[in-house]
Amino acid sequence: MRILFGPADGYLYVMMGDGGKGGDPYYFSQNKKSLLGKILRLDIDHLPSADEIVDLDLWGNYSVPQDNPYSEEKDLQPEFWALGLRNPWRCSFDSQRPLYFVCADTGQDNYEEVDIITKGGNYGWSVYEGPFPYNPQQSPGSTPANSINPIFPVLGYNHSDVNKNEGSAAISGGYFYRSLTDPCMFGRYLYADLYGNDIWAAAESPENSGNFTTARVPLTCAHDSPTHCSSIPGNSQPAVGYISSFGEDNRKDIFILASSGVYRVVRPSRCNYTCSKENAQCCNVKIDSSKCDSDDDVLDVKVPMFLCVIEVLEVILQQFILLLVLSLP
Ligand SMILES: [Ca+2]
Repeated sequence: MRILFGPADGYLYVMMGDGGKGGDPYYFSQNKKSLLGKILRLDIDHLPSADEIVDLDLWGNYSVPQDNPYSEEKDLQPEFWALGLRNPWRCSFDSQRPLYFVCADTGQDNYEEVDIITKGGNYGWSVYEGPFPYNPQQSPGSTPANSINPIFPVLGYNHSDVNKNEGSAAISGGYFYRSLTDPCMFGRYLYADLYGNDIWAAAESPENSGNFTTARVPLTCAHDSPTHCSSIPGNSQPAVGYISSFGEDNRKDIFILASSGVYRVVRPSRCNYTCSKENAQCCNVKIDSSKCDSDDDVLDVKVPMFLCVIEVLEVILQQFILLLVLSLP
């Protein structure tokens, strides 16, 4: 489960997995009464009384925004914002388009996906895995494919695309890169596979179309990284390990949370990459993103792209801090 506050409406968005066991055997994701496999939208600024919680059949201390898609519908729970998710693993709002809500949804057997989440949208699971029909074992409560109108992913990949030695794949959703630290990456949606050891950058063209082109972006560790990036002999890429999540700070810089540590995307020149925009006017003191948002090389994913990163926190340090905290009296 992950929670987020909507930057435009201030409501709390709660991402719920389908409750587990392979293939959603109880069909929670399409169940109109279960909160599992849904994205919920809650108002926690206006709290109900204890009586109202009982009367309205709420699950906790929140109220339901009146403009939730099913707030007036008896069949569906009023908390729903979207349904038919399997395991939304990292969702984010585009900081430049605060209504643009993107979720990566972890697949079951074959396909990992990225969805643009819209009000009331049904993302198909477990009738579909990505754009493909999924055939769960029949059980009471199954949803016929022709009874739903699924929204298919805007990005995705087959497990076989990343399945190397680990035997599986699991997507880790990220962010639209809106920092000017790497102006050549500006506007791209970054995401990763847990096992993949590298990251994809997807460019949307035209904007707001949901039409993405994606490419892998190899990682390189800057020579002046404050923490020495671990590496595999004979491989120029840092050995980041499992990439489980991303973060964004107030400057819109992007962090990568991996099993080997925490990394930050930095200026390309720190890895000796050339990004013609890095020294342009847009990247100096006065930030004017419009100058970085032209559609020449920003949206051209055919240009080989790289991510220059530094390691800012080693896992051994995280563990050390955790040990210290745990050993305090
Ligand atoms: Ca789906």
